[in-house]
Amino acid sequence: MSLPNLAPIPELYVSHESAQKLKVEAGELVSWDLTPRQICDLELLMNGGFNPLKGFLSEADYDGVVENMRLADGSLWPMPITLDVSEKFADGIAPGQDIALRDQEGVILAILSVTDKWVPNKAREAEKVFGADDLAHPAVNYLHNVAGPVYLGGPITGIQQPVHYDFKARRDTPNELRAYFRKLGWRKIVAFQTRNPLHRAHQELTFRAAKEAEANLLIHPVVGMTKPGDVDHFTRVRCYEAVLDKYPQSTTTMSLLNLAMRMAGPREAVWHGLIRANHGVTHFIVGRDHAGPGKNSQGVDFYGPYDAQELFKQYEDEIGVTMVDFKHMVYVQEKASYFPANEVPEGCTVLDISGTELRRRLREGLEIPEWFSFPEVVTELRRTSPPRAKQGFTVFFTGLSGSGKSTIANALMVKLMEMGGRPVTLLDGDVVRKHLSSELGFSKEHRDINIKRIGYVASEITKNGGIAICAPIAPYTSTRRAVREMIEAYGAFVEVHVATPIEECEKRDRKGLYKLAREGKIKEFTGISDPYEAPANPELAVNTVDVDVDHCAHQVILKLEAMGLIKA
Ligand code: PPS
Repeated sequence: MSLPNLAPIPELYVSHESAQKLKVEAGELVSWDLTPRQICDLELLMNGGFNPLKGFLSEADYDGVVENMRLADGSLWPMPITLDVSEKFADGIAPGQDIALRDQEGVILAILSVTDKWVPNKAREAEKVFGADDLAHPAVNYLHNVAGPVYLGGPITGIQQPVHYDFKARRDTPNELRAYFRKLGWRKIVAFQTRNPLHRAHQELTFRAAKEAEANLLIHPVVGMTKPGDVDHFTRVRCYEAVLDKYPQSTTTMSLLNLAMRMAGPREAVWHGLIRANHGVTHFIVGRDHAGPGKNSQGVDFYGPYDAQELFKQYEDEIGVTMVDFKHMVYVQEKASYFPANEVPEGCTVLDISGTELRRRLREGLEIPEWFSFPEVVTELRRTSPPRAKQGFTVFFTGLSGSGKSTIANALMVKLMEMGGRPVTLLDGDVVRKHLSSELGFSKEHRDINIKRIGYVASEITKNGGIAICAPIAPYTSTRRAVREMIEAYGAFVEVHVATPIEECEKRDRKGLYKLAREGKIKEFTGISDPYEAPANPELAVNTVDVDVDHCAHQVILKLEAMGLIKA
């Protein structure tokens, strides 16, 4: 392989003086408030990380990328980088128009000169890019349930980088990394992509990869958006810094990449390779199940364990980066060292701790052996993830009106308060509607806003170590899932379906609402004239017919105990 061309790559920023002028002019333009994912994408567009893209994809580029991983001009590009917006916003925009792109505080980061506006076929995008139109895939769920329905495309004029207040010294643009490699005279650089804390096996593997390729090592973790439920990037970076000391200083460096991952396995590996090429690296480690999203809704892995390596190999020349394939490293007890799984000496004992097992040990406060990880890393992880019995959590009741949610929730609250230890807050449907959502009605849009407000408050309570008990109807699966994701970032989400049949709820009709709904005097009434999507896999389902409230609340307590959230 030839020596790397470490000359600067094109960025989309204008000069400082022009930026000042443009910023004032852009104040007059219609503006779009970027979502967190769009901010990540925009940063890498502007700083050349997504070179050769010059902006958000046009419709022709998008079609090519979705169909065969190529832009309209034939260049390899596997991931649709699109600006999704709401229908309402799109209605006011016409091709030929410039719009200002703002961050979440309202700062103008760039101008998009809109050339294309279209309604994408999201099912096709899911099938082609992610391999299946299955909501168990986080990016497919994002596509259908978070991303707006209309895409805008066109070139970007960059005004300023998104501001980061954390780990500033560890963030580098592609050109800053290129300059660093040039300065140090590094000719071969192998990059390691990760969204997880580094344990000894990773250290061993990166070490070996660098040795094999006779290259310097770039630890290049993603700190933009990763898979819901991952260890937050603040904790991870503290862990990486602890591990960095274990590498020879002169051969290894670390830089943080503000990428929003899509977990697209094989396509994602090719994309990661192109992004790393832009950052000046020559080699890239592709592991087993690279950027894998886990299991689909049938419980089967979305991609084969080596699909990513195969696709990368196929496009290696065009990517311009050599693949170093990941050997799954395991600890061999008798040798007290790590070996690639396929090179373990015969008759030896192999020790391994999976990600799931590690999370269990953290959750339950169990031992994590030194052969597995560095004590500094374990300390950091324990600081962020105390045992479950000390973390906050949310119990989320869902069910029809009159199913008994509020009554069971109240009983549960009292039982938990009797146990003590953590503050308990009840967010009952009716109470929330009085205090938080008094202006809302019962359309799908309003119900979603209501549930997301409850989810937000519950996530803050969970984050701060308390117990939130929610008891709204919450009739829509996708909204409940969004709330789950919000909360699982901080603690457990325990969904309890109060599965009282509609006939029973109507028979009880404690508030007289079913009668009014039948007479058409209340519109959009759940179960009568509005849908209720029952949860497919709640943590617990309780039926209240012929069962007393105390027993139902007790079933929840038993579930919480079984999950390690409370101690008997
Ligand atoms: S939702 O769908 O989750 O936002 O509903 P929620 O906030 O839990 O509010 C439900 C309570 O509002 C009363 N109510 C109605 N429910 C359903 N559909 C319609 N159209 C409606 N109109 C008023 C009802 O008392 C619900 O309380 P619960 O405790 O569920 O009986």
